[in-house]
Amino acid sequence: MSDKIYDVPAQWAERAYLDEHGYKAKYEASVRDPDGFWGEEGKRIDWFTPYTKVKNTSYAPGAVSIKWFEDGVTNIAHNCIDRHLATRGDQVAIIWEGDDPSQSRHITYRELHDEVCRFANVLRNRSVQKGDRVTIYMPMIPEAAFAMLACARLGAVHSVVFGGFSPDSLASRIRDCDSKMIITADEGLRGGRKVPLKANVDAAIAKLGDFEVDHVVVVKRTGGTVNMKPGRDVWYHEAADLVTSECPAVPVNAEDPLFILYTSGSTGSPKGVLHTTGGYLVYASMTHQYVFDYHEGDIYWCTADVGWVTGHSYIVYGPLANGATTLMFEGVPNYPTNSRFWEVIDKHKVSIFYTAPTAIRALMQSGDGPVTKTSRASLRLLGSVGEPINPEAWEWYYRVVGEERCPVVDTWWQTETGGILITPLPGATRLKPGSATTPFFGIVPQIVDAEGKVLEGPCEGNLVIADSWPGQMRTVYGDHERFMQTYFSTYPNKYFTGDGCRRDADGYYWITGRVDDVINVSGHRMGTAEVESALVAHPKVSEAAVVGYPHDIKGQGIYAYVTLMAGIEPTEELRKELVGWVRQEIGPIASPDLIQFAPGLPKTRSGKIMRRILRKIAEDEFANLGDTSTLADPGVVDDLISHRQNKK
Ligand code: 6R9
Repeated sequence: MSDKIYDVPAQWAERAYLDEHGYKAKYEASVRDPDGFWGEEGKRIDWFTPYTKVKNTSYAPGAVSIKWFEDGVTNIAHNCIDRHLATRGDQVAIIWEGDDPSQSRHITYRELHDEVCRFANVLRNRSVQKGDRVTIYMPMIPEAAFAMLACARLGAVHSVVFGGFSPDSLASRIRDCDSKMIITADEGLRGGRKVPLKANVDAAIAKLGDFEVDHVVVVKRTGGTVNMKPGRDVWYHEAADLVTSECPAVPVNAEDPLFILYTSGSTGSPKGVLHTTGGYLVYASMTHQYVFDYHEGDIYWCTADVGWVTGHSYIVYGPLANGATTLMFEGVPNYPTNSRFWEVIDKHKVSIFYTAPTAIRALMQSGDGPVTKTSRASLRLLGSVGEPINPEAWEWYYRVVGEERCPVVDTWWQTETGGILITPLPGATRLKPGSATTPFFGIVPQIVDAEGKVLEGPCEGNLVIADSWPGQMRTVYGDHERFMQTYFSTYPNKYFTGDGCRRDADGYYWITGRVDDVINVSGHRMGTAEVESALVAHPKVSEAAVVGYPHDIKGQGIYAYVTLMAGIEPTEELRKELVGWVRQEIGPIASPDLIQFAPGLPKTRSGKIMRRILRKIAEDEFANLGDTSTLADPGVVDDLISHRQNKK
């Protein structure tokens, strides 16, 4: 814990929407009278039919139900595009920066309107209707945003699958939400390397067996050779030539679904997190405005991929709802050089920059030079998201990148929360490096102990949220029971985040990381169970247990204990084969960093693997293994310790 405090700079106190006092007053109003507060705030978007009801939510055991603005009618694409045309039709909506530094595009709100309408017409001609699920498996090109907005325009529900996921992962996501339409590109381009997206889609469809995908719309990105199946596959540019750039925005109810996004949990397969329309957009728009202190004229850049929730809420929906100019980056932080982020900031005069701790730590390793050779004069605010930021990385970001003039907003939230829940507001909050600080409007965080007792004052425990907010997920797609079980059963009447948290004497929140079997690798969530089931699917593997361990750049690395089938030799080659296997089964982000072959795993007499012990060994905390007396065979622990793999 760092005990440094940074005051709000004088120029910020002047220009920001709120100062410290303003934040406190508004926060108190928001939790005292949620109906009154959100009833007013809901007006920040256009409604075709205004709502008369605001909050109708219950966390009651067995009957969790979350509805906001439930009788309002609106459309997200209308709010992100059409309503801006009269005042900012010629303003740039999206700046696209290619992987290759010589490529960029500027798309105005009027152009965005035409592109999205065309895309929607292409989908409509292939019978996509309100409520249908559309899978989007795309690189970071503007067409990814057009496709999302085209779905929203039609009231269709998109499920964006990160382009780094394997055909297997893609197939299970297509099947889970019963999606008949897939939008993809020939290939993606990242760091000069091609990603075979269309070939992956073909492989995914081949795995689906009887499940039929009716249409695959393919955007041309690299011009690489791909197979096109007649009748099923169509080039987007050819289909778009045949349609007009007019397409009415379909009126949808506030509680109609907007998107599904699959995310890893501690057990089972990834869950389809479902977000709906009205509350989500109000919350994304409001947080984008206040957290980033977004003002007219800002150039805003969030470096996430649209395959993650951060890309949904803070590249596409929040910024566009606010009429902002949002930058979309196809590439990676270290290509062609380690100066790329800062060069892009100078090239496009970026004023607000939002990235992940893992990127900051990686860039920090190459020293200040690649940063200080650029100007960054346009920058005024820095943001961080995805995992706890260690104070050293925070200080470097603040001092070297932001030259001590840009506040750093460390924003804590989750796929499930739809938008930022705990965060500084740049004009209002004194900053402590490593702390996400204080709750956003309407958010009631509590810290509970293992028994669910609410702790007061400075304390440490599990983080729960006591009441609903408009951006909250509504259900797990197709499985409301699992939704209630996962988030509302551990601590009845509260939303359980899965994160551990400390609150200090100033009431600041410090997220300490996941308390469940989810690991956070470079800001990407990974369920240990998913990696384990990929490993045991290999014919030579008998058993596997996966835990996280501290990793200098990634935050956490993946440590896999593997027991082989009888008679199989543990070789270096097999180790490589297993890493490759997991990459193929799930995707490169799930690659184990370390694999330890173990003749046996520590189990209780009832056969439960004691992960606590495996975690301690992976963390190098041998002295601190705790009680091992309940183990069926305490001897395995010594063997595990003596063969511990060295950290990379
Ligand atoms: C937005 C996003 C959610 C998990 C979350 C927590 C971790 C995110 C954080 C943070 C500490 C922050 N997390 N932001 N931890 N400080 N500022 O990342 O969503 O991919 O669902 O991950 O990420 O552990 O529970 P998601």
